[in-house]
Amino acid sequence: MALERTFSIIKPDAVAKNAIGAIYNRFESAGLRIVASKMLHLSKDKAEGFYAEHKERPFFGALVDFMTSGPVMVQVLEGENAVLSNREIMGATNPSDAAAGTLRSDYAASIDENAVHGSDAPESAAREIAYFFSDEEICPRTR
Ligand code: RTP
Ligand code: MG
Repeated sequence: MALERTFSIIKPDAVAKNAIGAIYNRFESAGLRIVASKMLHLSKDKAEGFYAEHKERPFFGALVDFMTSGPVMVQVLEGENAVLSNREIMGATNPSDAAAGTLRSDYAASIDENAVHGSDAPESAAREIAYFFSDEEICPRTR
């Protein structure tokens, strides 16, 4: 299977728990490579744009407030079947439904503060990567 890329966010709750390294270890242990990475404190505009597909949903305001409540880590993960692989590592949106050993089972407190984001399809991955990273910021492995 061809290499695929996905976009990932370690959300403010997991950054506050000092879990960046532990979460990166999960990605790497599963065979995903971090090919771009940076820490950001999202503006309201940037968070609203990122979650624009949810803007009519009742939780939208709370979601934007949460995503701007502290710094996040954003990264591009590369590997075979990266989109689905990362969704499996993350677990279900609601941590009470998330399988044991997934990131949301281990680090999320609630559906509102659920530790990580991962693209849900290759098309959204491409859009989300371009929303946060320029081509020069992405560093495919040369060895
Ligand atoms: P994400 O986009 O953050 O990776 O999460 P997801 O695909 O698993 O879930 P999605 O449906 O895209 O929802 C985006 C985020 O909105 C919050 N949410 N709250 N209270 C609610 O019913 C509700 N539903 C969704 C979650 O924080 C979810 O991650
Ligand atoms: Mg989503």
